[in-house]
Amino acid sequence: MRLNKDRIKRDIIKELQTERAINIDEASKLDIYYALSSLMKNYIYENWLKTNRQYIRNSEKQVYYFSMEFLMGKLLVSNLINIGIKDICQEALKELNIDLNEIEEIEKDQGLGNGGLGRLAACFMDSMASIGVPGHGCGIRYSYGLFEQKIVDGYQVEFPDKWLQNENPWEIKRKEKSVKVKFGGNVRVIEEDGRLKFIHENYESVLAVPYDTPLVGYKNKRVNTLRLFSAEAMEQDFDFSNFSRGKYIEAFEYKHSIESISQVLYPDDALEAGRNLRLKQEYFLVSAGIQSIMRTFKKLKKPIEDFHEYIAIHINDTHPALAVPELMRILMDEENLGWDEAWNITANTISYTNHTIMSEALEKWDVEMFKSLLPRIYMIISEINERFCRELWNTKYYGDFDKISQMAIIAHNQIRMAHLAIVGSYSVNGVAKLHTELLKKQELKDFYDYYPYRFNNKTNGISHRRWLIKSNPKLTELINETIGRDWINLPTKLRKLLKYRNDPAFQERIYQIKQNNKIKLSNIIREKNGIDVDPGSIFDIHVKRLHEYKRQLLNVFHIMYLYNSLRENPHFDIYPRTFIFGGKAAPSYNMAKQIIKLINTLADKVNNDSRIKDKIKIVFMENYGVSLAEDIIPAANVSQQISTTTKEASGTGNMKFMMNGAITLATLDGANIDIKNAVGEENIVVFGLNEKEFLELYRSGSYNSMELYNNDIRLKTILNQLKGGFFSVKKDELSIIYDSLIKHNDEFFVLKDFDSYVKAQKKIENLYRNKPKWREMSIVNIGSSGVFSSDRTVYEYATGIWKMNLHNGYY
Ligand code: NBG
Repeated sequence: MRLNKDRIKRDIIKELQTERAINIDEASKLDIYYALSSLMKNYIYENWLKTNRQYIRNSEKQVYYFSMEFLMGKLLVSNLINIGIKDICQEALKELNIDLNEIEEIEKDQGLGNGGLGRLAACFMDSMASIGVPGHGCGIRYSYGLFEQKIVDGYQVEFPDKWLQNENPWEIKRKEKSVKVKFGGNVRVIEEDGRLKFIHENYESVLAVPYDTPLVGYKNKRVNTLRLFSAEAMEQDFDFSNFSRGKYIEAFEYKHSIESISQVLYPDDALEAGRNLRLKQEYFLVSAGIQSIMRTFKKLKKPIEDFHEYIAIHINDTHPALAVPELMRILMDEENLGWDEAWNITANTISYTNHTIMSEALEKWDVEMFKSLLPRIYMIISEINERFCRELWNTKYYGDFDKISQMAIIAHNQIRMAHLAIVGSYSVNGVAKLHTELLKKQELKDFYDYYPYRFNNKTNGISHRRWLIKSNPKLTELINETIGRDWINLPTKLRKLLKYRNDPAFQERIYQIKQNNKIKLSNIIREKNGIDVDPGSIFDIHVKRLHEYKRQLLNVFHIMYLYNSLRENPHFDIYPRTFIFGGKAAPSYNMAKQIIKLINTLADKVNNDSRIKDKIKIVFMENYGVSLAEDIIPAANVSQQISTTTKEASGTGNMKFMMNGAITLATLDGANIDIKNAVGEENIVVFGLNEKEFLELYRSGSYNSMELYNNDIRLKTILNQLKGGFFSVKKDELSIIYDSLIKHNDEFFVLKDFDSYVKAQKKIENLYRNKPKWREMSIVNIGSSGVFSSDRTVYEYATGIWKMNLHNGYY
């Protein structure tokens, strides 16, 4: 289909009339949004069909990315970009007096994820379609995504995210492709033809109804599929029988309890949820997903023994690790394979990514609860465990009970999901070099010793289409003008920009673009927060989930130090700064919520203190998510990536910021290290303990935060301010922060790194004053960011893990 401006104008008008029964001059923004998305669907569907047909015809290997989270954000504009019609569409709309940005505002973010892990899945979807990997997402269609955060009196308050309140135009419900997922009941074992058969009976069935969303590749006519399942009660269980027995209310209660499975996303980022409903969700996802893959596989008419030649299943963290026993169940109980054959297929189909070494996030399930919810799956896990332990005993660890119980999948009445994922897959990867090394050396050392070839690293990446082309159109234009457009298909070509690092004219344009983005963000801040910020100040930004290891507190303490210094000495010399925060705290994470309160309390005090003459402004932007990030990141001068070293597996925000020309203020943690290696030491500001120093101090147990408190007057003042009446909050309200740092010895080394952080911040300031230097650094960051495109990451997964032949010449 050929599209041009006039055709688009005509089609929009027609679409409004025929589908929405309204004329363009009366149409609301919502009408226009639906009309526009519906027009695009014509184009997308044609290629979607073709892509699917081609996949089947050529029997191409397919990869299914299983994830409990997909943080897709808005789809309208990113689809326009990938189809390649954003510009003409924008012009067409303009001629109809419509602003595309305003239409985009109407769309609700698809926020079915918490943070980095969910957004990574979304970036991977974009990259798979764009570099030509036959890959699909498999997840849950939560009726409510991550909660909406409001700040009331400085506190976080959670509201439901009603993202489906208006119809979602991108999805197609495919009721006819629903599958049944079974919970509870018991398993009867019988012998038939000399073989044991496992009959699952008295179970409760839940219908998993797929909703498919097209994933549009960048100008390549390829369209993959994101399949999200929604839980529905089986009609025969729900209405007829119960209605006829007069159990009207009970019937609805039953329906409600079934639907609760796909009702709401667990809001815990890097924390374990550990609830019965969560386990239900996890099994619901893998069972529905694998059954639906089985159907597709059957269309190929290939022998089941070759399943893994055609299908790869990747599990995003351990949440979908039940894919291992579920695939075993289907192969044995439904396809009638024996254990060894089924195991060979399973362990050659599944691969696993680990996303954290934080023990709080390691999933474990209580055996009793598990058994009663998933009796057949439990039997299979037990068998996997027994065989694995026996193998350990017979091969490497004869007589070593301790080692075997440390490595077992089931021990101390718990099922360890990470162990299950490792034993049942052929590849285990970390998400940045340091993280993978830590897995090998520490967290998963036993498994690395046993399966050294399984372990590999795949450094995370981000979609440069969303995080540069979409979110920073002016910078994109300048790049295209300067080095051409090759970099869009091969982002490492951004390196060509390095030639211009010292070119004053280019530097000036980079500066102007940043300035404009800062002005835009200032307007948003004025509108949302009612705070005037100066676009001439340094925009110093810390946005990510609230977590102690991410150390928002360290940032706050530095601000308190600056503020105290200014109050003491009005001539204390600082370059004006705007500190911008954003991020949600898990609703059950008290400490994180107190940190939000502290930031807001400090903001009130500082922003309204005329003595400091607007040298510092603090803004907490509520409800941080994908769309807000797209406004914030292009406006950043400084990117705060200051986690306690070893704790942040990778980080992906860090990559987004550098790609938009911000300078990273970093600890040597996660992918910050890779960023440092890419830009060179002079183009990043690093501080704090490194991995080795941290681990030594941590292991020796000799760290004593009280000493720092006693010896550093800056820290003493700040910490006392948390306890005393300095802030107008309820008495003792902020003392839990004080206690965690002093009484509980500062687990995340905030005080330990404080001095080094203050110096690094001073260095940032001096660099910023040196305009040509700062602009050069900014250009080097943009020019070096290509390797952090998720196109590179996905290419490495596809060739290194999924063993796919990519025949489109990428790389
Ligand atoms: C997060 C890590 C981040 C990492 C993302 C994506 C979890 C469990 N892990 O550092 O904390 O960037 O995963 O890999 O959410």
